[in-house]
Amino acid sequence: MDKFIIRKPSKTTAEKRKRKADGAPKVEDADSPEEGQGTQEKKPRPAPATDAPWKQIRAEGLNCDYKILFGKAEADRLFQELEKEVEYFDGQLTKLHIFGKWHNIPRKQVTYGDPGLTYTYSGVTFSPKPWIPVLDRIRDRLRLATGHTFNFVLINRYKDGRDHMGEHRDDEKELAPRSPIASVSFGAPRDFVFRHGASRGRNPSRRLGPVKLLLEHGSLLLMNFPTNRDWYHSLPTRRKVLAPRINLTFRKVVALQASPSGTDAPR
Ligand SMILES: O=C(O)CCC(=O)C(=O)O
Repeated sequence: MDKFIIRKPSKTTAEKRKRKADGAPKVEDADSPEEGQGTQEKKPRPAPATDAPWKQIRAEGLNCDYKILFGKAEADRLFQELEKEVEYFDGQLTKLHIFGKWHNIPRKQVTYGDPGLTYTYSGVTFSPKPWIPVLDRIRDRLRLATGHTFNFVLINRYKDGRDHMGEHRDDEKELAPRSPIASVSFGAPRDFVFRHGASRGRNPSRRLGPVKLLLEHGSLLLMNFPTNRDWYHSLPTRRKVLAPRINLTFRKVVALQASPSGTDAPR
């Protein structure tokens, strides 16, 4: 495994962004469902934000912040609620169009978000389902922790370590320029690998080593610009992992005109 830099958190990074979050609700408000959404269920007790420290993950062109966002009890509850409430795509939306062929996606996935947005990758255009209370609560917590408001989330469910995601960059044109992507994980911890774009392939022009992280239950990985311009990432197969995992990547998406299918790599 190659080295990477984890810096001690400084007052100028994530915590500062958190403080700068204009109008961010107090933590006690974060568990309130939004008006008009399912309020029948018993309201979960507000949970305090964990005070786990941020870790800065840095390499050339790689700028990420990582922390445990939800303590174990809350992460367990959220995982169960996601298992119960999230409805994954089926039919044609479970396939990818790569180099003229359709392939089954090696995991389940779905998108939720603001109405009218779309997101195209690997030849498939996804329209988001409307937000549900559990996603609203996670999104609110992210706003508190990062100061960013996200309008779209891609959810991936990996039934075990055979499910995976191939190497890719999140550089779709629908993403707001330079916006961060917040990746929240629940369930089985999984390895996550970054590889620099210029260090891939048979004749790489650079020799930067991969950066490998373990994404833990309840964790947040904030991928800041230019990470997704310069580095690819993947969730490799891990045969020894027997338990499921759910990952949510919250994004800032802008409305675009429809365009021809992309030709990016399989995931
Ligand atoms: O499951 C993960 O952690 C990877 C998700 C990912 O790479 C993506 O949504 O682009």
